[in-house]
Amino acid sequence: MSSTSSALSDCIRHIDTQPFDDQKPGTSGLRKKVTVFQQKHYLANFVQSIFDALPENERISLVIGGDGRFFNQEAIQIIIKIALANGYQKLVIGQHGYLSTPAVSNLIRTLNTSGGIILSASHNPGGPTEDFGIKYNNHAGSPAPEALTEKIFTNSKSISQYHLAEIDDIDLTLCSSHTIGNCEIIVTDSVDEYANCMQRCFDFSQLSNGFATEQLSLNFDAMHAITGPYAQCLFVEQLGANKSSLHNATPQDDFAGTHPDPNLSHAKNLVAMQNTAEAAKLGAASDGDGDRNMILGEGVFVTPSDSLAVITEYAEVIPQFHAGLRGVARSMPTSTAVDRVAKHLGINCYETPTGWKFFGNLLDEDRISLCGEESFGTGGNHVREKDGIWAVLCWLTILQHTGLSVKEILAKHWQQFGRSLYCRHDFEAIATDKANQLMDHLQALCQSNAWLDIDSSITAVQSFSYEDPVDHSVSSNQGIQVHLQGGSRIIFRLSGTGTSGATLRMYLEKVSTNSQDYNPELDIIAATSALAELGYRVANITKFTGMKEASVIT
Ligand code: G16
Repeated sequence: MSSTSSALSDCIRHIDTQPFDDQKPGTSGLRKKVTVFQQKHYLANFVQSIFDALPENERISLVIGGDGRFFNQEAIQIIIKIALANGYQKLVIGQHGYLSTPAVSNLIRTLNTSGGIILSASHNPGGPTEDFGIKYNNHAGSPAPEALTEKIFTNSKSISQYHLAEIDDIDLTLCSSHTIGNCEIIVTDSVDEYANCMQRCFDFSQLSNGFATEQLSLNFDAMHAITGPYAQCLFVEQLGANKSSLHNATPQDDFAGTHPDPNLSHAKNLVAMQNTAEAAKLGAASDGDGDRNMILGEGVFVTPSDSLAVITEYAEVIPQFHAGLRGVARSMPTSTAVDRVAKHLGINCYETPTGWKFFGNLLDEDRISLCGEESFGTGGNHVREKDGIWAVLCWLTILQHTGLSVKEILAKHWQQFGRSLYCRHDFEAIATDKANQLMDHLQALCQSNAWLDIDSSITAVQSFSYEDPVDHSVSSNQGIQVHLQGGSRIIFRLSGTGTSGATLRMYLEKVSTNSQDYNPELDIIAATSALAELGYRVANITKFTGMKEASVIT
């Protein structure tokens, strides 16, 4: 560790600026094109707006890190300088600026800092003309709740000045410690603390035995993104998985020109590998910032909703949950598969709006131990973010405990609980006014009985509103649910993470207790086509958007 010290007050500048009108955080922070963030004062304005939204006693210490995408390093240097000028006393930064999203959450909790800043646009592509993002996590390690993001947005609309310490850039290449004025700046290993956390959650000696005896094997695709170093440390060095288990494990600032989204469309090579003789017992991928995961078996894909339900079913074999689950939660559009397991276990299952921040209070209050979303996110009470590597360790533990294949685990699960046939149709790059008109049309349907004339299978059309059971804050207009006979659903909402135009998401869930639907090779798109056709009719998708088919189906 090296150490430098210099006076700070002489270097502080108060920079005049103008507000930008587009800094409203979405589902997960502010996401824009890199070129937008590169505008003069743009990032600085937003960072100052964050700090101005925090009470003084929450502006003491800060973790800073990102997924390494283009503009990560520059952004970190700007944030360091603004944090110094705003009186922060301790800054902890990942080496090379790298920290996965769950690793930031873990560091905040382990080091007990006031909060953290995460730089990522998640699964969106990176590079000079692609996407960048920033979000604030609170002292529990949880994404800022809506009340705080609203305050940040309000500040961003009236900001006239930000404060910045004019110092040399901090060298992020080596783990080091610097003292500048009253502030300690620590550049820390990106993986170590997170690896310690995983050691606390799982039985590493048992899992290594599984790899040594070939009971376990893995194909993990890091998608040229942040999880490469984490996977190398945990799966290869600590668990003894073969080095060839890792694919695309060197982080690149443009993700090698690919789309680091762990799903059937963007992790095609992994899917192909899992469909051949090279298949490992478990196939998995994670996204740009390491919070999402996709789970595959030999020749089988596990929907994120089913993954949550299966982890819930087997939770007690995971050391983290040996004492049993307090409860579980899923976002509203996530399938009801986990609800059926929760009912069987006699525990509560909460239904929240889309966005990991809505799980924060439930986890903090110990009402839930496990939660997940259809958008390839699963997480536990060890951090306050979804966690891709952790989900892989959950599945390895379940495979080892049961001695079954992924296919067999799913077959057994569906036999007992029925199956939610599930997929999501995304309609991308719609003009925002057209998308809003479509949602207005659906809102109007909720307020009338006009849906009675659309199809006799519809039992209700509702706009989803959530009252947080802990702080009683209310979040309205969180998507439209079309309830159908037998518990099936069609859901519509606009994405809050896109960076150009609007994306309409149509989620289809067909609940089946017909054993013919338990075939893992079933074509889900075909099996849910009647629901899709009804969805087009209910929302008048083609009329409002001009689109006859979805841009992507996952
Ligand atoms: C973020 C949020 C998730 C949300 C997902 C999709 O994930 O953390 O809670 O489910 O976006 O949101 P939307 O449907 O609004 O696009 P990530 O991985 O992008 O940070």
